[in-house]
Amino acid sequence: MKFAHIADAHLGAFSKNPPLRDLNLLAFQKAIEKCVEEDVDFILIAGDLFHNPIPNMDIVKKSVEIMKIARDAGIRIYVIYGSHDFSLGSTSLLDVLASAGIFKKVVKMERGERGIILREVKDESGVSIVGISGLSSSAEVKYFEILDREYLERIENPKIFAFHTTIEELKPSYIADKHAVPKSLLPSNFDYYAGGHLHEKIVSSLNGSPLIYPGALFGATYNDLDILERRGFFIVEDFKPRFQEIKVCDFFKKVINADGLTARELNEELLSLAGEDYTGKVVILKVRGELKAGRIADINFHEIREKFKESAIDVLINTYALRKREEKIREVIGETKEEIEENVFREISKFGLNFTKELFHILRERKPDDMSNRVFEERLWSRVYSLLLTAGENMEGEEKSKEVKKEDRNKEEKERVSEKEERGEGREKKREVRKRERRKKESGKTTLFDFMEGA
Ligand SMILES: [Mn+2]
Repeated sequence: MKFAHIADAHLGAFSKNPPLRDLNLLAFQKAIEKCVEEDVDFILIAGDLFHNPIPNMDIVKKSVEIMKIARDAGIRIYVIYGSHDFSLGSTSLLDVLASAGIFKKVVKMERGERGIILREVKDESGVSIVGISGLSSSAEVKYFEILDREYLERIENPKIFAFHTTIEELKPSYIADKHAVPKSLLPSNFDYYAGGHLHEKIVSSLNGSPLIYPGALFGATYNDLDILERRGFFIVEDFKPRFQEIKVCDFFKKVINADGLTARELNEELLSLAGEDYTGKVVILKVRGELKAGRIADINFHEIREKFKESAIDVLINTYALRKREEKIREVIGETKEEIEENVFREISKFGLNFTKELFHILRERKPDDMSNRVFEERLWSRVYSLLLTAGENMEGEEKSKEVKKEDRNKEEKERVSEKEERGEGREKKREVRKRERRKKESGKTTLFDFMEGA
């Protein structure tokens, strides 16, 4: 007796990224083809066959075509629901495909006197399969607790227990699954425990029988792609599992440390890295560290990605851990909260104290209950815009007037001079702000941060 244990195919994952979506489907196809080549009696899929309860129709079509390869070779397919391809109280695609005879669901639950009875499905090879679906919620442990274990343990051997659950003792350290089920809640006396849900390959045992998570066939998330090393499924012959690797592409993974680099230098480094040859590879970059100067927005990730894609299948650039150097505020002293606040503003503000105070005043205002979000937003921005337009003048004015106070003689004359300068420079500043505003409007990407940076 020989069967294949597959889990977490997540067909339809990466729906917004066709190259990865197709690689994921290809991994499933390769696995099924391998099953035919190995001439297994049946394939057991331990949950998350699909990424969604109702996937796109083109995904469904492709998936059914692939499963037909096995069916046409006389291989039976058994499926349990995972946490992704199942939604409580509604019909999932799995039900439709089961009705169409593509596969058999092995989840058959009944309420019995001593708890929930999971009915076995007997395969032609003589093996009984029992399955429990994944719930991924607090109900899950409860579910296991009220299983009629006696019934399960009395089912004649050989038998397989399929589940889609995190087992507490086996969960990788990076997984924070609050609803893990302890090993002790699994029924004993089974010949094989077919796990799904954890995307990493895990080989363990329970009372001498294999307890296995094959892991994802490809990966369902960018994080999966980053952390998974060897992917595949298990061929199980007379209950002896053997890992079958499935490889649809190579990965190029690199961590780039931006510490001490300027934004421009980092941009250059990434561009030159992108110029190498990545044929047949998915590139996964993690850029981390603190830029010495420049802004993250100064790095042209679009251009870098496009350059990588000239040879790579796809490129993923993770910049979550990339920072620009924080402007440090020197110790600021004041007697009252307001005074300290003013001194901080004086310290960090390029447009002057009044500008910053006014900006904060505008931003602090709450939306009146009877005003729509749109109107409130429009009003807010128009106030910020007009504040920006006068910002140049305010800044010059403040600085000049400080100087003026120091000088007692020629006071009036100086003031007149400074006013002239103020108007001249103010106009220039105004133009600059207008220009910037227009640019931002055009690019359509104005965020609050653009303004805060100027403040
Ligand atoms: Mn999964």
